[in-house]
Amino acid sequence: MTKTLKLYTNGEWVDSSNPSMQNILNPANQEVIAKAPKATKEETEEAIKAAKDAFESGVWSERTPLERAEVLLQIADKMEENLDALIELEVENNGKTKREAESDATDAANTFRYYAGLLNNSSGEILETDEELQTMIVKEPMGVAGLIVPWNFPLLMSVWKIAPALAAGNSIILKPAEITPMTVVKVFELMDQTDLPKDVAHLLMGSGSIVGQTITESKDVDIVSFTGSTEVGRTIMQAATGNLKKISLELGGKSPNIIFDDADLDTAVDHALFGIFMGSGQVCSSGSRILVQEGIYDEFITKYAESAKRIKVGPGNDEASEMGAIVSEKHMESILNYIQIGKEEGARLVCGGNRIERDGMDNGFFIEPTVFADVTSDMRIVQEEIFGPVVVIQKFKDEEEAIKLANDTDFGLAGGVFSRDQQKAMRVIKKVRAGITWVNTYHLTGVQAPWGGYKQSGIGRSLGTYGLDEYQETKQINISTDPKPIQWFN
Ligand code: TAP
Repeated sequence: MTKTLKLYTNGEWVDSSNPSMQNILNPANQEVIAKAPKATKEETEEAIKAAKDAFESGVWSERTPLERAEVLLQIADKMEENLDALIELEVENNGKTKREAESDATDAANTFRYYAGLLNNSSGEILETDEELQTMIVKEPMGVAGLIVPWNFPLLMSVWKIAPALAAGNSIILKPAEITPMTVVKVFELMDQTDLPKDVAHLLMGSGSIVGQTITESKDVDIVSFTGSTEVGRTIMQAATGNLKKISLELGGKSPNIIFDDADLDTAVDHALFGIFMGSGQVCSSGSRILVQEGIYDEFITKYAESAKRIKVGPGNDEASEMGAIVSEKHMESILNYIQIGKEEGARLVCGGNRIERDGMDNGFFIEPTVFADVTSDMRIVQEEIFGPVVVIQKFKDEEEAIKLANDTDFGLAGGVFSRDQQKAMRVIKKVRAGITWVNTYHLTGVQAPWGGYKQSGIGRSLGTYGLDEYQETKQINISTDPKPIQWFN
């Protein structure tokens, strides 16, 4: 039977007063797996008010770091006990493969553990600022955190926000993407079974233009942490001006992966495949532009295309599938449109380019791993984020040209360099204007490292200590060591 989801607010699962519901689909076969409510503006405002009241009551915001850490560890335990359910829901709702969902679910539980660990080690600073003055630097929660999440990593992106926001002592309102609420509903069910005070965390399904906009414009929300497209990021920035709330934006990318003549070719081909086709290319940090030095250009393309054609595309719940479905029909159409644009722009289609409607994929949204070569920087498929299994390959002569092409983009999220010459690799990676970079590998990172972009790829950083800082205010407390009149006047 189709599950009917509810909003979670003040510790209760409630229906929306809005009779309209969102069908939640499995993108591998278009089956309706659930119906989700669409919260109204009024319901969003009520949840924000409840979150604010919870914050002001101190029920969570004034708990000690150790007490908050204990609750985060309870959430991590619950997630680990329910890992299989989380994996299954993520596969079913997002279309990704089991292997990908397993990695996301494990990372999500570890994110709660990591922030619990940071709390267990939390400390402030004392500065000797003046002869008779000591200055303490303390961190405090901000208030109500609005967390707006995209559909490509529904579980992991939610947890990247929930864990540090709660660790810092904030109340939270989370809005998932309308089409992918399943795993975050499960996370809230699990949080409900812990000692987290009931009115601290609220989950509102609904559209970006109603729920998202209301959160962003609210004067009672103190920080909006948004992950999504650069286009919506711009809207968020404008809407946040009412109370000058802090914004943290994790946005799109068009990341370069630079392969030099002296790279280990098999390693470079393998990582450059993983770099774009993991998550069916629906990954913000995807290496969607491969820059290859002229000496190995043709050989690289031949090997790369052979490997891309061998990728087994299929439903995520089939253990044999290496690349899953595209999240929705609308997004699939947008990717296919970009493939058409690439052909019209004169790029050479090396392989792929089509929707797959065979071998049990007839009703799903599947696209072949697609490789374009001989592209130039003025093409739209080189400049715009396609966010699908489509990669463009461009030729360069030397180090200088590689850096120039790599940085010829409005984005600055990620980038990679492949070379056996470590000094050259370091020289080049330091010049790539991006926040997340790799040398002789791609995509691998840890919860300890700051995640975020330069230029139009965002503002601020998730994860690591930087991720906790995003949700904290910093206060100086100046204490006189010898209280007496200052005698500035008279
Ligand atoms: P968006 O269309 O930007 O949507 C992201 C979220 O914002 C959704 O929950 C959406 O709600 C909501 N939203 C839409 N309009 C809004 C508004 N006016 N005010 C407030 N919220 C609004 O992105 P997407 O298509 O879900 O995700 C793909 C994009 O995310 C790509 O560009 C990708 O690069 C980026 N991304 C970046 C990162 C990092 S870490 N940099 C990670 C993952 C994804 P509804 O869709 O429900 O209406």
